[in-house]
Amino acid sequence: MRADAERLEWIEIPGDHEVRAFAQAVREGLGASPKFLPCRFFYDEEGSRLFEAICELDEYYLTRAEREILEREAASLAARFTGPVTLIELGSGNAAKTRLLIEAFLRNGAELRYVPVDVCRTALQDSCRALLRDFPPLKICAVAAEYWHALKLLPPAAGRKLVLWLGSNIGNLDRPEAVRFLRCLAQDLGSDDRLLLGIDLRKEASTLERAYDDSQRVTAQFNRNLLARINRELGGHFDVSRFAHRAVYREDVGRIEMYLVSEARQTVRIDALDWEVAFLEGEEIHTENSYKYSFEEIDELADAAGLRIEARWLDRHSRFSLNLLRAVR
Ligand code: AVJ
Repeated sequence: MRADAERLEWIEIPGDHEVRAFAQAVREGLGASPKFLPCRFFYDEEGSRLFEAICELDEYYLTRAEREILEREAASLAARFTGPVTLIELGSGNAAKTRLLIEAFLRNGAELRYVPVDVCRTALQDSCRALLRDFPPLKICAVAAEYWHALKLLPPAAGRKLVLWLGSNIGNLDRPEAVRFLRCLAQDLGSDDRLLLGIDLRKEASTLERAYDDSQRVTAQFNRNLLARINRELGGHFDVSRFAHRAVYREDVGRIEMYLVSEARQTVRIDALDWEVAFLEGEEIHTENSYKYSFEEIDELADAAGLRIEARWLDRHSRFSLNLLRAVR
Protein backbone atom coordinates (compact mmCIF):
# COMPACT_ATOMS: atom_id res chain seq x y z
CA MET A 1 0.00 0.00 0.00
CA ARG A 2 2.99 2.32 0.49
CA ALA A 3 3.72 2.30 -3.26
CA ASP A 4 0.07 3.22 -3.81
CA ALA A 5 0.38 6.23 -1.54
CA GLU A 6 3.11 7.60 -3.79
CA ARG A 7 0.87 7.28 -6.80
CA LEU A 8 -2.03 9.07 -5.15
CA GLU A 9 -2.38 12.76 -4.48
CA TRP A 10 -5.48 14.06 -2.69
CA ILE A 11 -6.93 17.57 -3.09
CA GLU A 12 -9.79 19.13 -1.15
CA ILE A 13 -10.63 22.59 0.12
CA PRO A 14 -9.14 22.96 3.59
CA GLY A 15 -11.85 23.54 6.15
CA ASP A 16 -14.52 22.48 3.66
CA HIS A 17 -17.26 21.12 5.87
CA GLU A 18 -19.72 19.15 3.86
CA VAL A 19 -21.97 18.76 6.94
CA ARG A 20 -22.17 22.52 7.39
CA ALA A 21 -22.96 23.02 3.72
CA PHE A 22 -25.65 20.35 4.01
CA ALA A 23 -27.16 22.01 7.10
CA GLN A 24 -27.29 25.33 5.27
CA ALA A 25 -28.86 23.82 2.18
CA VAL A 26 -31.50 22.03 4.24
CA ARG A 27 -32.37 25.19 6.16
CA GLU A 28 -32.68 27.16 2.95
CA GLY A 29 -34.43 24.53 0.84
CA LEU A 30 -36.97 23.30 3.37
CA GLY A 31 -37.61 26.88 4.48
CA ALA A 32 -38.47 27.91 0.92
CA SER A 33 -41.78 27.70 -0.83
CA PRO A 34 -41.98 25.51 -2.84
CA LYS A 35 -39.53 23.32 -0.93
CA PHE A 36 -36.41 21.95 -2.59
CA LEU A 37 -33.13 20.20 -1.79
CA PRO A 38 -30.04 20.33 -4.06
CA CYS A 39 -29.39 16.98 -5.72
CA ARG A 40 -25.68 16.96 -5.00
CA PHE A 41 -26.52 15.95 -1.43
CA PHE A 42 -27.83 12.61 -2.69
CA TYR A 43 -24.27 11.37 -2.65
CA ASP A 44 -23.23 10.43 0.84
CA GLU A 45 -21.81 6.92 1.22
CA GLU A 46 -25.27 5.34 1.20
CA GLY A 47 -26.46 7.48 -1.70
CA SER A 48 -23.44 6.61 -3.84
CA ARG A 49 -24.11 2.94 -3.14
CA LEU A 50 -27.76 3.35 -4.14
CA PHE A 51 -26.80 5.20 -7.30
CA GLU A 52 -24.51 2.32 -8.26
CA ALA A 53 -27.48 -0.02 -7.77
CA ILE A 54 -29.57 2.24 -10.04
CA CYS A 55 -26.91 1.88 -12.75
CA GLU A 56 -27.44 -1.90 -12.68
CA LEU A 57 -31.20 -1.66 -13.22
CA ASP A 58 -32.75 -2.76 -16.53
CA GLU A 59 -34.92 0.35 -16.59
CA TYR A 60 -32.00 2.73 -16.10
CA TYR A 61 -30.70 2.38 -19.66
CA LEU A 62 -28.26 5.33 -19.47
CA THR A 63 -25.30 3.49 -17.97
CA ARG A 64 -25.51 0.50 -20.29
CA ALA A 65 -25.99 2.67 -23.36
CA GLU A 66 -22.95 4.77 -22.55
CA ARG A 67 -20.89 1.69 -21.73
CA GLU A 68 -21.84 0.18 -25.09
CA ILE A 69 -20.52 3.29 -26.88
CA LEU A 70 -17.33 3.35 -24.82
CA GLU A 71 -16.68 -0.33 -25.50
CA ARG A 72 -17.02 0.33 -29.20
CA GLU A 73 -15.06 3.60 -29.37
CA ALA A 74 -12.44 3.51 -26.60
CA ALA A 75 -9.58 2.23 -28.76
CA SER A 76 -10.05 4.74 -31.59
CA LEU A 77 -10.61 7.53 -29.09
CA ALA A 78 -7.36 6.73 -27.30
CA ALA A 79 -5.57 6.56 -30.65
CA ARG A 80 -6.42 10.24 -31.25
CA PHE A 81 -4.03 11.18 -28.43
CA THR A 82 -0.26 11.02 -28.55
CA GLY A 83 2.19 11.56 -25.70
CA PRO A 84 1.32 11.87 -22.02
CA VAL A 85 -2.37 12.23 -21.24
CA THR A 86 -4.24 13.61 -18.24
CA LEU A 87 -7.76 12.22 -17.90
CA ILE A 88 -9.91 14.52 -15.79
CA GLU A 89 -13.31 13.14 -14.82
CA LEU A 90 -16.13 15.20 -13.32
CA GLY A 91 -18.45 13.18 -11.08
CA SER A 92 -16.34 10.04 -11.35
CA GLY A 93 -18.35 7.90 -8.88
CA ASN A 94 -17.07 4.31 -8.99
CA ALA A 95 -15.34 5.06 -12.33
CA ALA A 96 -16.61 1.75 -13.72
CA LYS A 97 -17.02 2.96 -17.31
CA THR A 98 -13.80 4.99 -17.15
CA ARG A 99 -11.87 1.76 -16.86
CA LEU A 100 -12.56 1.12 -20.53
CA LEU A 101 -10.77 4.35 -21.42
CA ILE A 102 -7.92 3.85 -18.95
CA GLU A 103 -7.30 0.39 -20.41
CA ALA A 104 -7.36 1.76 -23.96
CA PHE A 105 -4.87 4.53 -23.16
CA LEU A 106 -2.52 2.19 -21.29
CA ARG A 107 -2.68 -0.33 -24.12
CA ASN A 108 -1.48 2.46 -26.38
CA GLY A 109 1.46 2.91 -24.06
CA ALA A 110 0.37 6.38 -22.99
CA GLU A 111 1.81 7.86 -19.83
CA LEU A 112 -1.45 8.40 -18.02
CA ARG A 113 -2.58 10.49 -15.09
CA TYR A 114 -6.15 10.26 -13.85
CA VAL A 115 -7.84 13.15 -12.03
CA PRO A 116 -11.23 12.01 -10.68
CA VAL A 117 -13.50 14.66 -9.17
CA ASP A 118 -16.40 13.71 -6.91
CA VAL A 119 -18.40 15.19 -4.02
CA CYS A 120 -18.48 11.82 -2.29
CA ARG A 121 -15.19 11.22 -0.46
CA THR A 122 -15.90 7.57 0.27
CA ALA A 123 -16.73 6.79 -3.36
CA LEU A 124 -13.59 8.65 -4.41
CA GLN A 125 -11.39 6.77 -1.93
CA ASP A 126 -12.80 3.38 -2.89
CA SER A 127 -12.48 3.97 -6.62
CA CYS A 128 -8.90 5.28 -6.29
CA ARG A 129 -7.85 2.29 -4.24
CA ALA A 130 -9.30 -0.14 -6.77
CA LEU A 131 -7.78 1.68 -9.77
CA LEU A 132 -4.30 1.85 -8.21
CA ARG A 133 -4.52 -1.86 -7.48
CA ASP A 134 -5.67 -2.80 -10.98
CA PHE A 135 -3.51 -0.39 -13.01
CA PRO A 136 0.06 -0.28 -11.66
CA PRO A 137 1.29 2.34 -14.16
CA LEU A 138 -1.51 4.76 -13.30
CA LYS A 139 -1.01 7.93 -11.25
CA ILE A 140 -4.02 9.56 -9.64
CA CYS A 141 -4.73 13.01 -8.31
CA ALA A 142 -8.16 12.87 -6.63
CA VAL A 143 -10.22 16.04 -6.11
CA ALA A 144 -12.98 15.87 -3.48
CA ALA A 145 -15.26 18.77 -4.38
CA GLU A 146 -18.45 19.78 -6.15
CA TYR A 147 -18.19 20.86 -9.79
CA TRP A 148 -17.72 24.61 -9.49
CA HIS A 149 -15.17 24.35 -6.68
CA ALA A 150 -13.35 21.62 -8.54
CA LEU A 151 -12.66 23.88 -11.52
CA LYS A 152 -10.43 25.98 -9.27
CA LEU A 153 -8.71 22.99 -7.64
CA LEU A 154 -7.65 21.04 -10.73
CA PRO A 155 -3.90 20.38 -10.87
CA PRO A 156 -2.00 21.59 -13.96
CA ALA A 157 -2.23 18.89 -16.62
CA ALA A 158 0.81 17.02 -17.88
CA GLY A 159 0.58 16.60 -21.64
CA ARG A 160 -2.75 16.54 -23.42
CA LYS A 161 -5.96 16.77 -21.51
CA LEU A 162 -9.15 14.78 -21.95
CA VAL A 163 -11.97 15.97 -19.72
CA LEU A 164 -14.68 13.36 -19.12
CA TRP A 165 -18.16 14.38 -18.06
CA LEU A 166 -20.07 11.17 -18.48
CA GLY A 167 -23.37 9.61 -17.49
CA SER A 168 -25.43 12.67 -18.39
CA ASN A 169 -24.23 14.31 -15.20
CA ILE A 170 -24.63 17.56 -17.10
CA GLY A 171 -28.39 16.91 -16.93
CA ASN A 172 -28.47 18.14 -13.34
CA LEU A 173 -27.61 21.68 -14.45
CA ASP A 174 -30.31 23.82 -15.97
CA ARG A 175 -29.60 24.77 -19.58
CA PRO A 176 -28.07 28.23 -18.99
CA GLU A 177 -25.95 26.91 -16.13
CA ALA A 178 -24.73 24.06 -18.34
CA VAL A 179 -23.60 26.66 -20.90
CA ARG A 180 -21.81 28.68 -18.21
CA PHE A 181 -20.07 25.64 -16.83
CA LEU A 182 -18.99 24.36 -20.24
CA ARG A 183 -17.71 27.82 -21.12
CA CYS A 184 -15.44 27.67 -18.06
CA LEU A 185 -14.26 24.21 -19.06
CA ALA A 186 -13.64 25.38 -22.62
CA GLN A 187 -11.38 28.18 -21.38
CA ASP A 188 -8.98 25.62 -19.96
CA LEU A 189 -8.86 23.48 -23.10
CA GLY A 190 -5.79 23.94 -25.31
CA SER A 191 -5.96 23.16 -29.01
CA ASP A 192 -4.89 19.53 -28.42
CA ASP A 193 -7.25 19.00 -25.49
CA ARG A 194 -10.74 17.51 -25.70
CA LEU A 195 -13.95 17.13 -23.73
CA LEU A 196 -15.93 13.87 -23.83
CA LEU A 197 -19.50 14.62 -22.84
CA GLY A 198 -22.17 11.96 -22.22
CA ILE A 199 -25.66 13.35 -22.73
CA ASP A 200 -28.98 11.56 -22.45
CA LEU A 201 -31.39 12.19 -25.33
CA ARG A 202 -35.01 13.27 -25.38
CA LYS A 203 -37.37 10.33 -25.85
CA GLU A 204 -40.86 9.05 -24.98
CA ALA A 205 -42.02 9.93 -21.48
CA SER A 206 -42.79 6.29 -20.59
CA THR A 207 -39.18 5.15 -21.10
CA LEU A 208 -37.86 8.09 -19.11
CA GLU A 209 -40.31 7.78 -16.27
CA ARG A 210 -39.57 4.07 -15.89
CA ALA A 211 -35.85 4.89 -15.72
CA TYR A 212 -36.50 7.25 -12.80
CA ASP A 213 -39.21 5.21 -11.06
CA ASP A 214 -38.03 1.63 -11.29
CA SER A 215 -40.04 -1.42 -10.32
CA GLN A 216 -37.59 -2.44 -7.59
CA ARG A 217 -38.01 0.97 -5.96
CA VAL A 218 -34.25 1.59 -5.84
CA THR A 219 -34.67 5.13 -7.19
CA ALA A 220 -37.35 5.77 -4.58
CA GLN A 221 -34.90 4.69 -1.89
CA PHE A 222 -32.18 6.85 -3.46
CA ASN A 223 -34.53 9.86 -3.35
CA ARG A 224 -35.64 9.19 0.25
CA ASN A 225 -32.00 8.81 1.29
CA LEU A 226 -31.87 12.61 1.32
CA LEU A 227 -34.23 12.56 4.31
CA ALA A 228 -32.41 9.64 5.89
CA ARG A 229 -29.20 11.66 5.52
CA ILE A 230 -30.80 14.58 7.34
CA ASN A 231 -31.67 12.13 10.12
CA ARG A 232 -28.11 10.75 10.27
CA GLU A 233 -26.11 13.94 9.95
CA LEU A 234 -28.37 16.66 11.30
CA GLY A 235 -30.39 14.84 13.93
CA GLY A 236 -33.54 14.94 11.83
CA HIS A 237 -36.67 13.07 12.86
CA PHE A 238 -38.10 12.20 9.46
CA ASP A 239 -40.29 9.13 9.20
CA VAL A 240 -38.97 8.40 5.74
CA SER A 241 -41.85 6.04 4.96
CA ARG A 242 -44.27 8.97 5.06
CA PHE A 243 -42.73 10.50 1.93
CA ALA A 244 -43.51 9.11 -1.50
CA HIS A 245 -41.17 9.15 -4.49
CA ARG A 246 -42.46 10.88 -7.61
CA ALA A 247 -40.73 11.21 -10.99
CA VAL A 248 -42.35 13.02 -13.88
CA TYR A 249 -41.12 13.89 -17.37
CA ARG A 250 -41.98 17.40 -18.54
CA GLU A 251 -41.77 17.32 -22.28
CA ASP A 252 -42.02 21.11 -22.62
CA VAL A 253 -38.78 21.73 -20.74
CA GLY A 254 -37.27 18.35 -21.56
CA ARG A 255 -36.49 17.24 -18.05
CA ILE A 256 -37.27 14.58 -15.48
CA GLU A 257 -38.29 16.14 -12.19
CA MET A 258 -38.05 14.19 -8.97
CA TYR A 259 -40.00 14.97 -5.83
CA LEU A 260 -40.57 13.66 -2.34
CA VAL A 261 -44.25 13.97 -1.48
CA SER A 262 -45.42 14.26 2.10
CA GLU A 263 -48.21 11.70 2.49
CA ALA A 264 -49.66 13.40 5.56
CA ARG A 265 -49.73 16.72 7.28
CA GLN A 266 -46.71 16.50 9.56
CA THR A 267 -44.08 18.45 11.46
CA VAL A 268 -40.49 17.24 11.53
CA ARG A 269 -37.87 18.38 14.00
CA ILE A 270 -34.23 18.78 12.93
CA ASP A 271 -32.07 18.95 16.07
CA ALA A 272 -28.92 20.43 14.54
CA LEU A 273 -30.94 23.32 13.14
CA ASP A 274 -33.03 23.61 16.29
CA TRP A 275 -35.97 23.86 13.93
CA GLU A 276 -39.31 22.27 13.13
CA VAL A 277 -40.40 22.12 9.54
CA ALA A 278 -44.07 21.72 8.66
CA PHE A 279 -45.46 19.79 5.69
CA LEU A 280 -48.98 19.87 4.32
CA GLU A 281 -50.51 16.66 3.05
CA GLY A 282 -49.35 16.31 -0.56
CA GLU A 283 -46.68 18.98 -0.20
CA GLU A 284 -43.61 18.29 -2.31
CA ILE A 285 -39.86 18.69 -1.97
CA HIS A 286 -38.26 19.14 -5.40
CA THR A 287 -35.06 17.07 -5.25
CA GLU A 288 -33.72 16.77 -8.80
CA ASN A 289 -33.92 17.87 -12.41
CA SER A 290 -32.43 15.68 -15.08
CA TYR A 291 -32.36 17.43 -18.44
CA LYS A 292 -32.60 15.55 -21.71
CA TYR A 293 -31.31 16.95 -25.01
CA SER A 294 -32.24 16.79 -28.68
CA PHE A 295 -29.40 16.87 -31.22
CA GLU A 296 -30.21 20.52 -31.94
CA GLU A 297 -30.07 21.32 -28.24
CA ILE A 298 -26.64 19.68 -27.98
CA ASP A 299 -25.46 21.70 -31.00
CA GLU A 300 -26.79 24.91 -29.43
CA LEU A 301 -25.20 24.06 -26.10
CA ALA A 302 -21.80 23.51 -27.71
CA ASP A 303 -22.12 26.65 -29.78
CA ALA A 304 -23.06 28.84 -26.84
CA ALA A 305 -20.20 27.44 -24.77
CA GLY A 306 -17.51 28.05 -27.38
CA LEU A 307 -17.09 24.38 -28.22
CA ARG A 308 -17.10 22.53 -31.50
CA ILE A 309 -18.39 18.98 -31.82
CA GLU A 310 -15.76 16.79 -33.41
CA ALA A 311 -17.63 13.51 -33.16
CA ARG A 312 -20.90 12.16 -31.84
CA TRP A 313 -21.61 8.51 -31.15
CA LEU A 314 -24.91 6.87 -30.20
CA ASP A 315 -25.79 3.49 -28.72
CA ARG A 316 -27.61 1.11 -31.04
CA HIS A 317 -31.04 2.20 -29.78
CA SER A 318 -30.17 5.91 -30.14
CA ARG A 319 -31.05 6.61 -26.55
CA PHE A 320 -27.78 8.18 -25.41
CA SER A 321 -25.04 10.29 -26.98
CA LEU A 322 -21.33 10.60 -26.41
CA ASN A 323 -19.90 13.83 -27.79
CA LEU A 324 -16.26 14.68 -28.40
CA LEU A 325 -15.65 18.43 -28.27
CA ARG A 326 -12.84 20.90 -28.73
CA ALA A 327 -12.61 24.55 -27.81
CA VAL A 328 -13.20 27.03 -30.62
CA ARG A 329 -10.22 29.36 -31.03
C1 AVJ B 1 -26.14 11.00 -11.92
C2 AVJ B 1 -27.35 12.96 -12.50
C3 AVJ B 1 -26.79 11.38 -14.18
O1 AVJ B 1 -29.97 12.26 -13.56
O2 AVJ B 1 -29.87 10.27 -14.40
C4 AVJ B 1 -30.49 8.68 -11.37
C5 AVJ B 1 -29.01 10.79 -11.17
N1 AVJ B 1 -31.32 10.36 -10.36
N2 AVJ B 1 -31.73 8.37 -10.99
C6 AVJ B 1 -29.52 11.12 -13.58
C7 AVJ B 1 -30.24 9.96 -10.99
C8 AVJ B 1 -32.23 9.38 -10.36
C9 AVJ B 1 -28.46 10.73 -12.56
N3 AVJ B 1 -27.21 11.53 -12.76
